[in-house]
Amino acid sequence: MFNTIAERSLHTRIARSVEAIRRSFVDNLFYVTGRTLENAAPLDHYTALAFTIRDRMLARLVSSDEFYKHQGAKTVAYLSLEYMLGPQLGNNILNLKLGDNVRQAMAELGLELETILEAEQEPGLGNGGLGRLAACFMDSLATLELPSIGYGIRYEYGVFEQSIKDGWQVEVADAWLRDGNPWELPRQRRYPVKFGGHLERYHDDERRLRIRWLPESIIYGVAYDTPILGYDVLKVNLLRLWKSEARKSFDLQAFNLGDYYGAVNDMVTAQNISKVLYPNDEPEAGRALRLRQQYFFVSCSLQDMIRLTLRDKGSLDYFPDRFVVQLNDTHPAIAIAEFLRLLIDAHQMEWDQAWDLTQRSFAYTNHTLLPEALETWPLDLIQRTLPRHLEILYEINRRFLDDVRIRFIDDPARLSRMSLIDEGPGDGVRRLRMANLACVGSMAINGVSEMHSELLKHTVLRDFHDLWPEKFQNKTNGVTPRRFIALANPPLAALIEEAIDGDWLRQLEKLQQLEPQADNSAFRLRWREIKHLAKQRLAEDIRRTCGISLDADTLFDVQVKRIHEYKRQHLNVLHIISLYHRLKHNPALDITPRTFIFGGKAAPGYRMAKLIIKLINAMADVINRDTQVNKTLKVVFVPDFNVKTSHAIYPAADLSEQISTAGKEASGTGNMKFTMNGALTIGTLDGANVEIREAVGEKNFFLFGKTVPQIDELRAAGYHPRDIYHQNEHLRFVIDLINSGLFSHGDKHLFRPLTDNLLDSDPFLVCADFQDYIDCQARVGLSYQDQEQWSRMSILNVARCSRFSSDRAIREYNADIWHLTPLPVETARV
Ligand code: NBG
Repeated sequence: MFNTIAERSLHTRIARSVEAIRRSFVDNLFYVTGRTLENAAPLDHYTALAFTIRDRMLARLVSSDEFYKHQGAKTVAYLSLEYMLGPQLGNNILNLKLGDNVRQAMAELGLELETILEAEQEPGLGNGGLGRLAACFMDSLATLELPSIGYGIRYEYGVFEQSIKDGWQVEVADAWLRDGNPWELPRQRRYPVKFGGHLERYHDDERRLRIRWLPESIIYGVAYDTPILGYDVLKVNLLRLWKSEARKSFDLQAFNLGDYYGAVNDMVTAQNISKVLYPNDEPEAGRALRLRQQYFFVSCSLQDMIRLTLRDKGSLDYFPDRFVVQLNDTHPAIAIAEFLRLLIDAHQMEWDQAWDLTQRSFAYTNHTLLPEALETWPLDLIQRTLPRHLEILYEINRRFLDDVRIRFIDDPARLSRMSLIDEGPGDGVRRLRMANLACVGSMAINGVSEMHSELLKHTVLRDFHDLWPEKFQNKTNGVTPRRFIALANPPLAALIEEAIDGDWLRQLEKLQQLEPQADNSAFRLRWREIKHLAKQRLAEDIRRTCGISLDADTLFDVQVKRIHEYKRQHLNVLHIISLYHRLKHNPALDITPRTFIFGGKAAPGYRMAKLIIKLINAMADVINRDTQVNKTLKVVFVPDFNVKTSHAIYPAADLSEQISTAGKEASGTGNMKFTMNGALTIGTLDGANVEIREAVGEKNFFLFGKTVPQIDELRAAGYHPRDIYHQNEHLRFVIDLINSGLFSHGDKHLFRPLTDNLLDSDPFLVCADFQDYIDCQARVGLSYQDQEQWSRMSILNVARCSRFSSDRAIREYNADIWHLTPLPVETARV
């Protein structure tokens, strides 16, 4: 593109200048959106600026690409059915370090950068923590200059948009591509993916028995690449998402036979595969389309990796030197069977060698202990969809169980637990256990927090741990400080920048330098001012969107995450109602004024979670209207919690609610985002809370709740929540108030499914932890009254949070599993 280095760097400087950005913006406004400054709308401004920034990323993309081709370096292929990227424009400006110039260029045109950023529709290609983790990992991989490709699906509809009608969640389809997506580059690259049909046996030239799969249908996966910039490095990694298409847009043969509608139908069926992201927290059973999605994307991705290996290494024998395949949960685990199929059927490899390559290439991350969330697929569905894979799976299982038999003689129970096939718990439906498949095919198996990794070894994956202890590892999750501090909280980032030396956004350990500032009262004052500003900003957003006015001087007590019983939003609700109840009876009661903020989506088919949302809103309605208490208590449910709305929420929190039942939250990552923004945590000993508490110091963390061993004990002794209800007058008042109809216009039955569940079975120990939680909350309230002390604790939380950077997590994955070499790309900075 440029002949000399001098030419390149001249071009670079020009491209980054305020004037070049301004000109390029005006050009893009005209040539891309067909508008001028006079008649453009905010969305046009967004599009024009996005293209302006994209132009500046492309040179880096091209040089990274060329560089990689040249190197053929070992690359991690991250296979994930979800990527919750969040808005791209602001993040790309940040990573290019172009913030000041862009802001000024826009100002010269009479535009405000923040307003332009607001217009972006975020790609919500994930449900929650698992998808957001994948996005944080992409950011860190690029920043650490580690070669990587993220593979996934380019869903036409991401996670639904949530709106609240009459207190209930209403789901609205997320047509995120409607206004176009400036960040993606459609590629020519496409791969065929087969489904259904039957198998044929034949002999090859060397008279070996081979299998030919004659599918019922073939669809194509087309690559869409999104460049992922690292922070202030020249490296760009790829997120390669597959869109499904029909073999031809038009089946001429069918058309000639007059079956026009048949041809159209095939086209629609093919396109359906990448149509919509499935919600989690719902039983997967029988979701044929979901299985197709999983197979579709891993097949395309593996075909792509095989092509690259052959291109760069000349032989598939070197696959493990070219790729390591990280399975993000079991969703892509069918890749293990597909890899074998490709090697054996398409590349004529012998089983033993193919299996050896598989076991050296794959690694598996588990993200949940909830037994109901462990994926299984009915074998008859696999038979119908992937007949060849079923044979391969049987063969893997046969060989595997032979090994187990030898290793643990006389232990048939273990054999049936470890088998890839669940013979059916009496319902006669045989199922494929995806976690078992992932364990058998992988060289490394990891959990996502210390506690979760330990529990994995002793609970759901215990048998596998007995067999292969050396495969098991822990990789505690992390989150990117670029997005969750610098982008979400610029005033805090500016203060940190001022207070410490060095590139803290890349080396988060440098935050330690903040420690002494905890004792500096002038610094604490500024710390509080920044928090206050963030609270005012959030209050303003909420006033606009929900019409509720909040007081930024109150304690902001926040719980934002997917709505799930194990996360216990209802425990939080019980606390609020108990405060309300006490205040009503004693209006002079001296309690710390609080604003409770909730946000999160419930899976569309998860009725209890939806009822919890209704209860939060119903309670909010009553409390916010009650002039006797609404100076002291306020409750809001922020609709449509997503990455974009989260940017305003984390910085504004004083208190972070991490109150899951111990042993249920694999890690949590929201807990880390809050900590990084100076919120203190009220939490149980669960997931990464344990490590957060260790890191920030127990005095700077509000701990409550039963531990895992205590819960086991309680259960073993027989847990009777109704007894607690009878003994604990606070709990009784609260439950009775809910059932009195106060929050449901007199309807005494609306919330009965919820309260009955709590009193009859209470699977998540809400009643057992109730009193401890209430007491701990009282300590929180008192602590908050000493603002100096609170600020001290808040500063220490930030100073000690560096372990929760996704950079640290990625470094560990690399050191212990992937073994990639960082490759700094050296080209002109464009
Ligand atoms: C989620 C866990 C969280 C964890 C994220 C990322 C699933 C299946 N698991 O605790 O619930 O932080 O994964 O690891 O979504």
